[in-house]
Amino acid sequence: MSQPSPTPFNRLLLTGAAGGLGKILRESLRPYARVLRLSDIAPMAPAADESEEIWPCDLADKTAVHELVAGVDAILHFGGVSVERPFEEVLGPNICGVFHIYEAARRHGVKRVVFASSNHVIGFHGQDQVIDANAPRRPDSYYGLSKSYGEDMASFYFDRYGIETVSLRIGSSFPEPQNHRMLNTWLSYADLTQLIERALYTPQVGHTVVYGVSNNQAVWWDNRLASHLGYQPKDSSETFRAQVERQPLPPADDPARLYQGGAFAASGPFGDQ
Ligand code: NAI
Ligand code: 15L
Repeated sequence: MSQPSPTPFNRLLLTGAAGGLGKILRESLRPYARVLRLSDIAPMAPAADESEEIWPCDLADKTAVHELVAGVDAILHFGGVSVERPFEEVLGPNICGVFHIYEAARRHGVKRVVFASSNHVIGFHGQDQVIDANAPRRPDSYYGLSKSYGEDMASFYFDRYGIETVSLRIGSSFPEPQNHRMLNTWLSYADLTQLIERALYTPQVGHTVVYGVSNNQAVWWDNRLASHLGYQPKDSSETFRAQVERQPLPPADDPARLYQGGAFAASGPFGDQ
């Protein structure tokens, strides 16, 4: 028997709406909001109808973010730099940006945030380990560090102001796993949407960290500490194993085989910082 759809929020904010995941979520989140406010610094397609608001905004601009957040009931924070870059490029969108989002949430009485964190918060753990959300963080990049800071921001705003967050440590959310590592880390778009639904509607989450991963045969991440979310992934990378395994396996000493964060663990340095 299918679950009844939960009551839609009046207005949800999605940052990063022009991005790879943002474009998918723009469609898949429709059942959960009467109005979706869609924001990005990059161009976005015009509003399809009155259920969409297009709101260009630079996350590094505090005043603009405060205006962006006014009147929304919950925030899905997916905007920002999404790969490894020099620290100076990560700073504005990801470090200042996440502060602007939480401070605006406090000022405007928003009580729930879903934060697109990343596996790169724990990327220096080895692929021979299985870890849960209590494992020490081992960021593998300036990008991973910025997501780790975002998780700390979420924790602080819950302890200090009662704003609840689910931090999604997303693995690799693409249409298909693209390489051997992603057979472990893949998160289907349908499972991502389910995870966001659970993050929005679970009554009490405090600050919950959950790994965003599908029901893959082999995974490095144990989500029992987030079982209160009731996330039950339906898809599996096994569907794609044969096609992925046509690719040569990277050498045994390649970061893509050594570390959970894969190649991010070998990025940089970026000139004379
Ligand atoms: P993406 O790079 O396609 O989308 C990010 C969006 O943020 C872009 O549209 C970009 O224009 C926007 N953005 C960048 N700087 C901005 C600024 N200063 N102000 C406003 N918007 C800005 O990345 P993707 O794959 O869609 O990921 C979405 C989120 O999920 C990101 O936060 C990423 O770190 C996170 N994530 C994604 C994973 C994946 O497998 N796709 C894995 C782990 C985390
Ligand atoms: C991420 O955090 C990135 O945003 C995404 O582009 C992928 O690189 C993903 O991690 C991954 O680890 O596969």
